[in-house]
Amino acid sequence: MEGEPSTIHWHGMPVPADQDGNPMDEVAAGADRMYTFELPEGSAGSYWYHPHPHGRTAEQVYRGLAGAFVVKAKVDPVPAAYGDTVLMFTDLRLAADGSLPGNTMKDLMNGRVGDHVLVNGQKNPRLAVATGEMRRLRLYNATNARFLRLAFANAAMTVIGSEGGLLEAPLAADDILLSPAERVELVVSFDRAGAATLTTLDYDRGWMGPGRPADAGLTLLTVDVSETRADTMPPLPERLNPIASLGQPTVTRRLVLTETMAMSASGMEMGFLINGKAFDMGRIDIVARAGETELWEIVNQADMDHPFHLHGTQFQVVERERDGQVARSPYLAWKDTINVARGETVRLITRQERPGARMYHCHILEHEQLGMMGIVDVRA
Ligand SMILES: [Cu+2]
Repeated sequence: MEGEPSTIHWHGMPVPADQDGNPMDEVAAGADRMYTFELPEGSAGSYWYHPHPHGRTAEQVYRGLAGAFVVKAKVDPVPAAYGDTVLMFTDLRLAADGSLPGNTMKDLMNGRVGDHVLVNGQKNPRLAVATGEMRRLRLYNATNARFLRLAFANAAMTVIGSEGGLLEAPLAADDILLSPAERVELVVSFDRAGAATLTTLDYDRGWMGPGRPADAGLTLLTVDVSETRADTMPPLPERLNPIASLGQPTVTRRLVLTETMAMSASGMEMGFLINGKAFDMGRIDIVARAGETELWEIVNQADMDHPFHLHGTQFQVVERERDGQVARSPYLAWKDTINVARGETVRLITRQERPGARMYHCHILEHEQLGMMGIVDVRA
């Protein structure tokens, strides 16, 4: 990446638009810039940062330019005895000589999926706990394109938070689908001595062509639960954090995701579009007003799932629709990325508080690169 421009995008954080690493605000190779922002009260959550330069995000991220950014609450309802551990999943592909090969046509179609899923840069790392221990874990999908459907064997998972902070109440879960760029906060109870493993289950996200990766049966993390009993853990409170309603939307927008395929001199070329258009850095796709609540309807008419991400704010998913069947969200959560499965429509409520240009895009980074991105210009 030497000699390349870059930017830093503060994924999920409510920072001013001119500090958010937009592709329009590139930092030239060899130059430097300082990002400054102040986060408003109440923005505790599981964020991350990664580059967002025009046409180069996918490669810069799979080569490792990303990190977790945890914002802690001044008053936290989750007992401190649970600790607070970030588990950041990345996806590594190595050539025989140990180098990182470039993207192939298959990667550009489906997004790059590697050969090794790493946790904080390690393959199947180990964690040691005592029987009866409860741990707070923040799971990050920082891969370019791998969907992770996760389950714990020999331990009980409770979801306590999403990207933008805690839920109103804890929610037991058997498995969790974490699409690229999504995060989830868990409390895991290790009540039986032995090995508790975090493994992947099968999930079909729509794969183009041959070579669909084996998604199931990967062991990502092994927790060694010793025979020693932990000191009695304080219980998880039944109420966590209130989530304010964003109010009634006054504007409705419809964003339709499609894929196109065309033959060119160099072979098959895929295009990934929103409302029939590929991303253009010089074009404003949506003009919105700061402080105004909007309903966004994301319609996936493509053959693959596309995880949809909006910059600058956290949104609330209202409902999902498939084949005319509408399913309301069972609980409120602050989200900045949501998987829109193929054939599905997701409706979400959003409000941008600050003026400036914000990006929205598919977080399969190769799809973002090939056009599935737009600009909403928020005006005061
Ligand atoms: Cu996509």
